[in-house]
Amino acid sequence: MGIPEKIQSIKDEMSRTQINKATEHHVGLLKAKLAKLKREQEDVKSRSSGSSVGFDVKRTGDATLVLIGLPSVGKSTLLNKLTGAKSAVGAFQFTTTTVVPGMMEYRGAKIQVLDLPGIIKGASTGKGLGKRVLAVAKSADLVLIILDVFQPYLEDVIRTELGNIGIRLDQKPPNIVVEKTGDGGISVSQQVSLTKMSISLMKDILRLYGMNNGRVLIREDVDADQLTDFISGNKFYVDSLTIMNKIDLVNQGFLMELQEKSKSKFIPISADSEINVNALKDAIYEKLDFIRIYMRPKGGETDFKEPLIARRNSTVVDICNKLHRDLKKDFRYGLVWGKSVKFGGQRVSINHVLQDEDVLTIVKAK
Ligand SMILES: Nc1nc2c(ncn2[C@@H]2O[C@H](COP(=O)(O)OP(=O)(O)OP(=O)(O)O)[C@@H](O)[C@H]2O)c(=O)[nH]1
Ligand SMILES: [Mg+2]
Repeated sequence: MGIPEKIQSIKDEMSRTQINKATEHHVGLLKAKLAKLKREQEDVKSRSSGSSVGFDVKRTGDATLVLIGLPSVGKSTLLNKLTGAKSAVGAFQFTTTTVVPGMMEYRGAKIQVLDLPGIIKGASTGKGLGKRVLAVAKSADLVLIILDVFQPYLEDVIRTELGNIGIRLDQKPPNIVVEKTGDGGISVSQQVSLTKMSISLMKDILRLYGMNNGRVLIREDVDADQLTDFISGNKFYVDSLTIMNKIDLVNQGFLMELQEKSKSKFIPISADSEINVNALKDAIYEKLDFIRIYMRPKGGETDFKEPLIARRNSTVVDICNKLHRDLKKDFRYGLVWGKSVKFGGQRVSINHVLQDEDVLTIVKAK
């Protein structure tokens, strides 16, 4: 049996099996098997076509945000309104055929926005430019899912396509540690108890991925899907916001009904008529969770006027990289005043994690 046939036979079996307490283990393992086969199929495909590489675009700015949506939902119109770029807008589908970057400057942050061609159902399996479009989202800090008021249900299509290529929206990587050992079977230690999957299912999934001996440390109540994600690797954890565009075409009642029916909360806008575009900018800024770092030259005055903008959990090395390419090499130590240290002027290493409004001095080797 080839991979496609194996996939089909598992799908058939899953649809035949009722899900209940007695079959839970069996179904869980089938799902993990399916994920593994899909991954293998993916590997074969990308070896033969090399098509999973995204469009090449240089990342600049403090964060990168990508616009993902079906054709003609208004991605390019929105890029132009957010950044002043001039991406072509057209009343026909597939106007945009490559990645078009713009820079949105907002509250001191520089946010790179990437406009992309529209994707359609099946994009992740190589329809049109789809795979290359989706691949750009893997390394984004934030994905904006853009919907048209008249086709709101297509949100599922986009989420599925992103999921198929390994993008996990609004999730954190599972907090578990897995370590292979030479022998001794699989031993498990739990800091929290597992309620969504049994230990025996967990072990079976690990064995499916070739781990017969090892140590597992459970720090979070993960389910079988999360464990499969973790063990199969190659997953991308990206935040998202959902935007409902073209609200200039409908009335308030229509919108309220839409929000009630919709699974996820969306931000209603009109890119073309510029309704709510500033509220969207605020939402983007908040979601990216920036911190401000005030630089203080050695022996000098702190610059409180123009903070450096960084993502939360940035370290001193991230700040060095923003300032100058070579600074990391010359770094001796840092001095920090603020929330991330116990006392003002504390000496820190290059891996020290900074917090919002910290003051930082970088001391270089002579
Ligand atoms: N009424 C209305 N029309 C809009 C709005 N935003 C975009 N449009 C129109 O929708 C059509 C498609 O807009 P684009 O910005 O080219 O859409 P796109 O998503 O970039 O399309 P592709 O590049 O083909 O994927 C154009 O005719 C726009 O003028 C809006 O907020 N309201
Ligand atoms: Mg476009």
